[in-house]
Amino acid sequence: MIMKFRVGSYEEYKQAYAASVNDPSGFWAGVAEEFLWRRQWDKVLEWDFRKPDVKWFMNGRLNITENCLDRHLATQGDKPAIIWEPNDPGEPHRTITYRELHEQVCRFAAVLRRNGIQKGDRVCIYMGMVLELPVAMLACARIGAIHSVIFGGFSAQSIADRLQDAGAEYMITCDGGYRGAKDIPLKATVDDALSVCGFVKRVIVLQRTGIPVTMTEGRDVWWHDEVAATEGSVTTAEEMDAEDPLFILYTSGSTGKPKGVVHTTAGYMVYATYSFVNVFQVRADDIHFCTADIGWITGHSYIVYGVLCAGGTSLLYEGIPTWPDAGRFWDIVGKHRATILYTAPTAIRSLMAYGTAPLQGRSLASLRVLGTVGEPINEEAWHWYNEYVGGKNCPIVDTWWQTENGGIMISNLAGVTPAKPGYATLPLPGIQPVLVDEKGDVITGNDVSGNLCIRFPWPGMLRTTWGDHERCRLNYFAAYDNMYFTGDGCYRDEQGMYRITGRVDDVLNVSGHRIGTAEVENAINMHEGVLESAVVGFPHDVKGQGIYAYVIMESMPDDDRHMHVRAAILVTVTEVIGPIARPDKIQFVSGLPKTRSGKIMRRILRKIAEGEMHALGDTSTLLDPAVVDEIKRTKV
Ligand code: 6R9
Repeated sequence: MIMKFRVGSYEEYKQAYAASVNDPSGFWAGVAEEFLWRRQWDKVLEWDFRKPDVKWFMNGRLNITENCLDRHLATQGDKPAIIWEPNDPGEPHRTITYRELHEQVCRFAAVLRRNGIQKGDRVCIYMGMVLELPVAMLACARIGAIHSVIFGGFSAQSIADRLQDAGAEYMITCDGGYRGAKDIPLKATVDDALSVCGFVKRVIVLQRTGIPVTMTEGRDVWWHDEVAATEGSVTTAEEMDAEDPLFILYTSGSTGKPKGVVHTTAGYMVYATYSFVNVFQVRADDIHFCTADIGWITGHSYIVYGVLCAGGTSLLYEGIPTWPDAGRFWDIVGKHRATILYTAPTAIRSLMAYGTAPLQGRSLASLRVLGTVGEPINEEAWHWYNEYVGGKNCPIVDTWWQTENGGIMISNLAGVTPAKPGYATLPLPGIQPVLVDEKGDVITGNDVSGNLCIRFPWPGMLRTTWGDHERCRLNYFAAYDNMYFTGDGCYRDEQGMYRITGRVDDVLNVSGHRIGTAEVENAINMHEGVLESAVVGFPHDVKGQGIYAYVIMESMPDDDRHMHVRAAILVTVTEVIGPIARPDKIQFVSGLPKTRSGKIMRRILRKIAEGEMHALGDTSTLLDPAVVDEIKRTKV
């Protein structure tokens, strides 16, 4: 499906951008007209960042799945909607057309209703990257239930926290999942989580790996049994208000507790689709291979919602880049003739480490556009991607955005606006970035750095954090008056192009995953014998940032026990959060550098972790400056 809102030249981009700033309501109304509505909106936008209170397409009525599915049936029902590539290259792939996906979603939506799920109920989804994962999400959206997908790498404790926070009484999971050489026991992890979540009424379990699982009578049911036992299907989707919540997605912030970012129906739909079509310059015959996990926002917008709303074909891969060998991505690209590859710098760096041999004999000729997301891309990785994957022939879009944004915010548009290695470049139409100094004053002009804020609403922005609106205000709208604060630092070059320099808050970016230092500290502190800890990031060749933990134990472990205690702490962190939060380095210390008021001076700890011992700056305000010498001496 070709959407009229695709800008096809730099000139058109400039015009669209100007229009979006001069008349935001008129601009977005024009975009929104290309979607399927049950009822037109009365007013495009009402907003007040100070509350915050943002409403788009007021009183519009729609269902996003009618935009993702029903709308395409007449014109392209037989087009592949999703191509699913399994973890094991020996297992056959599956292709599902729009008609088939529509059938499955309608059917599973009926299963959800039969199990008592209603509009507004929260449903947590904890599955591997199987074809049924988008089916489950879309089925929720079809009946107006709010899904919250939890990344399959999170621990039982993390699942329990999210279930509780969302008040979710329903879960959808798999018996197990495949990821590379590993079989992940998803249902067993869910069982652990549910041991402290007695309020969960129903768990629907998809069989994927066939590993034995415990099914709790009266609570757990099999996906296939339910589908077989359910008559009919939800052919008429629930009519939703434009501002009804579509999903919750948890993400880390600078406090210890992940926040449930809430996205609503119409604005998210419009923005995810608009950004998809424009950034990748989508064409009707594209095969879009986004390697992100659906458990992150990138998968929500650019494997599921944006791609399907645009009538595209999404390539969904179950496994990891290096299984069974480091040529797997290239095999998949060749096998399915992918035209767009959207991945993370950390994946590129991990593949670079294998050299170019895995690329030999694999055909990447189908590729037309490359994309990156999740963290700043270093120039070396950019050039490798450009030369060896793109054959110097494919524009690379460096897409900056966040869970809270719903879709890509700052990025070049493939082949249409200029690219610059290391730069996300220019804002999409509708996005008004500003750089702000410490005092909150907007920094004008070019060749300047500051904290990145957005000063005008866009349709895909978060509306609240689940169950705690004040937290949303404090986190994003209180730092600077009347602006959304991203938490990122940014440089604007002489030409006005944006380069994201990384988080300015206590959030780490490890392999493109957001992890709050406070969350990791909380997990470490739960370990027996730990008195206190402080976590900072340090530069890591593959992960971008690694996790460095300074830990004070009740009794300092002697050299023989170091290894043992370290390993035990890693186990605790894995249990509390998941393997992604495991520190790369743990240093046992007898004290931490603190100010007289008791605040940990993270700046110093960061410098030491980075190995910049001579650049510690002023340490005279410390309570006990001697502790710094000890930490320097015993650095790991
Ligand atoms: C989509 C996604 C958001 C944080 C964001 C920033 C970092 C994302 C980036 C980038 C530099 C890019 N980030 N894309 N930094 N260049 N192209 O990643 O969402 O998981 O919420 O992370 O990731 O620091 O604030 P999320």
